[in-house]
Amino acid sequence: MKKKLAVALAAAMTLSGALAAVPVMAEDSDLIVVGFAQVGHESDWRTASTQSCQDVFTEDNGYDLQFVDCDNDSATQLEAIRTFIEQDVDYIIVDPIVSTGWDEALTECEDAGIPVIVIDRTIEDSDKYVSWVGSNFKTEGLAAGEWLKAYAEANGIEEINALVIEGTTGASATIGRTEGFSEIADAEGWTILDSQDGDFTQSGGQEVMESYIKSYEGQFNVVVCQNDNEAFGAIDAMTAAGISYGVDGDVILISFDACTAGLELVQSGDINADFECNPLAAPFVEEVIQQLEAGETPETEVYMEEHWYTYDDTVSTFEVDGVEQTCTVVTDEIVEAQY
Ligand code: GYE
Repeated sequence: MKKKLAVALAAAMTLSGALAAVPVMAEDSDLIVVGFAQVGHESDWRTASTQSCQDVFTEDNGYDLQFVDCDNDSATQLEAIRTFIEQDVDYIIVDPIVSTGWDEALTECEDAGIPVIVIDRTIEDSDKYVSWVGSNFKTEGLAAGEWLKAYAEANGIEEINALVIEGTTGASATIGRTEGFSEIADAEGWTILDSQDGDFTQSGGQEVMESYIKSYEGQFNVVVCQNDNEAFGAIDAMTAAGISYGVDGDVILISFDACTAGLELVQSGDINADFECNPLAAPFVEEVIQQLEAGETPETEVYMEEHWYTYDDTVSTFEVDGVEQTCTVVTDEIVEAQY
């Protein structure tokens, strides 16, 4: 908006009397330019997050969205931020691939007077942004752990030997989910046989699961995938190896995200429980931008609402840090309404 406005003003000043030219320029100049440095396109969750932003930040809604898919590469993401600064965009939205290495780039944004809004994953080593909109990943991990504890109790399972397929190393979603689940595992004395990076992708989940099967076949009864796409890959690997999973199987399968395809697998009993992460954050980011436009001070943290989805009501409630949580049994209506 800033640059286009400057052009419009120049036109108004030099072409005195030619006011007809100005409204055309002015209409264009009304658009708020938003640069969005997205993580990449690694998962169903990510596709929905991108779509959410593209649905909200449209020209009809008054925005010019400059979208960069950073393909899960931190250097590309920093470069995208610097290009947005050169373009003098009005706002920068960033979903930080990793949680550190941000202070220099965000200081440059601050110096350029461009407000930064962080979406989804968090930044740990800089506070030079206006607001963050996303999920509490540690709570998601704690919920998975507490649910497993209750599920094991309900089914008389005394020993837990778990394999974890983590998300991208250094991503706050990975850090939080790992910390939360490990906290319960430690308290309960469960064995975590291994915990490796599957990069939040289906192929990553499959590769890690294939190598786990080689090393630990017959030794594990729980697999925790830190997103649904990894679970799809893990399912392929277990199926190929003749290992049964899900509600009727030998291996309890836990996942995160709860995208449509993930919930279909919960409904069919292939995934026992899926801890939702809500990617539809763009309307809340827009609210932050509108508040800034109006000279108001937005909330510094906005948490998305999420649910814990299960195949049946073997466990219907449990507590996380003393707060009661309710499990939602997946139905056709839920699958249909999901992202
Ligand atoms: O769980 C995963 C995606 O940052 C919460 O990134 C997000 C995670 C999500 O690739 O599917």
